[in-house]
Amino acid sequence: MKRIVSGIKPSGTLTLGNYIGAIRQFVQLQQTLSDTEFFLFVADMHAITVEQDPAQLKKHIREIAAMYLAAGLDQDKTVLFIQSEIQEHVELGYLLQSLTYMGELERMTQYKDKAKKQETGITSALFTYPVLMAADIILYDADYVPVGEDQKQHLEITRDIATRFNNRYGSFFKIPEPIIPKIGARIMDLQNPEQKMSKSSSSDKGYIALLDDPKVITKKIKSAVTDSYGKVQYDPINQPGVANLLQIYATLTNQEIDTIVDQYQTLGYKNFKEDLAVVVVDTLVPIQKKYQEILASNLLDHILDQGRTRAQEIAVKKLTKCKRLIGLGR
Ligand code: AQP
Repeated sequence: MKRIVSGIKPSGTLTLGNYIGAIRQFVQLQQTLSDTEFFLFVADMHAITVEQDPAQLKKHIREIAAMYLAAGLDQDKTVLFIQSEIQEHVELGYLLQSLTYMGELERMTQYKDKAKKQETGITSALFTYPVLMAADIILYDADYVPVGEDQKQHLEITRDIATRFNNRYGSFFKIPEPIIPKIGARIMDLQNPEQKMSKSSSSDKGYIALLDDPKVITKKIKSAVTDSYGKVQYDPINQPGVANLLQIYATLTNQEIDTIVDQYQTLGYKNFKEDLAVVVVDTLVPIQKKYQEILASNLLDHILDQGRTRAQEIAVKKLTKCKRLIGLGR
């Protein structure tokens, strides 16, 4: 049996980027891979690497857990849990820090980007974030980790840390492989297509929240930044806005980008955007309905309790052995 591990941090409301780059991918993998179990978690310990309002954080934790299910994940194949409820993540994260070099962490693009935006109040937890992420993954001996393009570097450092541990203490951690979608791995901000669509973005105009009202979705797509070429064609360098919209269209309809370009190249941006808005609304409205049903039931807590028990079982055993190998304790 193979194991897939992945998480999403509750640092804001989920966006279409999270859906296309992560959640939708999990659902598709579940439908195509047999003999694979999915360990999916809400990465709340990662969210606090930047300041969070406690009430909002709680809300976003539930939102992500419910959204995993609403998007179509099969409960029978999924161990769904909250990261902070399994304390072994943090403990292993600390142990792995003793195998991680400052220089490696200083090279992390996401840290550099976030630190640049923040200027003051950069926490040491933001700096060591990739080490906790490594712990999240190798604690469960993940075979594969499906991620968007932005997390590729973090997965590489995970592999390096795990390999270093194995070289020092003997073969113990599985070295995980990334799964990165061919298209949709990096959905861009609608107002600034040079930047990744992010849930913690300062303006909500740049992202489509999975819980946005259909009218809001339509408005955001219609006002997405394009260019003066006026022709629908796939040219990420010169027409990044249109290229981004094409990626969204292609992933949500499972079509090739060329097919969509053929359909719209003589029709102009207005028609293209109107149809794209329909595609996005038609994708999200059923998920939103399911989401409300899940939140109104007590199913979510039941599933999260079960997930915690199963995850803990594995995590405790793995960490105990790990500490023994390092020589800690009596
Ligand atoms: N724009 C994106 N396009 C494709 N995939 C994306 N992911 C995030 N944004 C995009 C993927 O979603 C998963 C969960 O990400 P995360 O919440 O753990 O961290 P993140 O990548 O930092 O996401 P955000 O939305 O940008 O959060 P903030 O704003 O808080 O930093 C990952 O698999 C990620 O690749």
